[in-house]
Amino acid sequence: MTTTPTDLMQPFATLLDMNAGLITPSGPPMQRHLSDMRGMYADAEAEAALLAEGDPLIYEVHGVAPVPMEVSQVPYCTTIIHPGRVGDEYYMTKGHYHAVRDRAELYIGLAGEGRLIMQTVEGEFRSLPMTPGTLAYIPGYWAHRTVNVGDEPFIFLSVWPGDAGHDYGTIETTGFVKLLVKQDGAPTFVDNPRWQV
Ligand code: M6P
Ligand code: ZN
Repeated sequence: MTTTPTDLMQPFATLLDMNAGLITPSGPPMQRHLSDMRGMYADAEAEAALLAEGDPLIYEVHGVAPVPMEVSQVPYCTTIIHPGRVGDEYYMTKGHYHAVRDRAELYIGLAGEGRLIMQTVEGEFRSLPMTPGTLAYIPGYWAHRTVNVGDEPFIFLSVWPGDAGHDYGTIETTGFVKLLVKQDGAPTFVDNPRWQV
């Protein structure tokens, strides 16, 4: 029989405000402004104009659970993507692969309307709509980015294996296969001119 470790971790609970996406208690949020994502939006002129006007806050990550980043743990956090666009392109997260490539992740929609876009290194592309209640499952090997296509904050909860890690490298240089832009008033996918396998 397996015995209980002597340095046994204690159970704990935090409180999630499902509308606001805030977790209590938690430390300060990680905030990403446009200047933290330079070059990731396609319209360089629109990016420069927004940076000159005051560098908008694009998204925030709240309440990463205070657990060791080990495979036996399931850290969680919320992400709040504010509404807005850089040119025609909707506000979005940077997006990442997991450093340990086969690690999966679960996204749970809480508020607002978004899209979860995913791709493999070979350029296979998938998109899932996310609204409150959506349980979106991201298997290993799929890079993932979330995009706010609505007029309110798009908020979701994430849960992942603690050793997954983040690998932004290839996303920062080439981005995703497709861009999500507002065209004729609706979210529309267009090819990313910078994408190359
Ligand atoms: C989700 C999770 C986090 C991630 C965050 C922001 O909450 O996937 O691990 O950090 O989104 O996404 P990114 O790290 O790609 O900017
Ligand atoms: Zn992830």
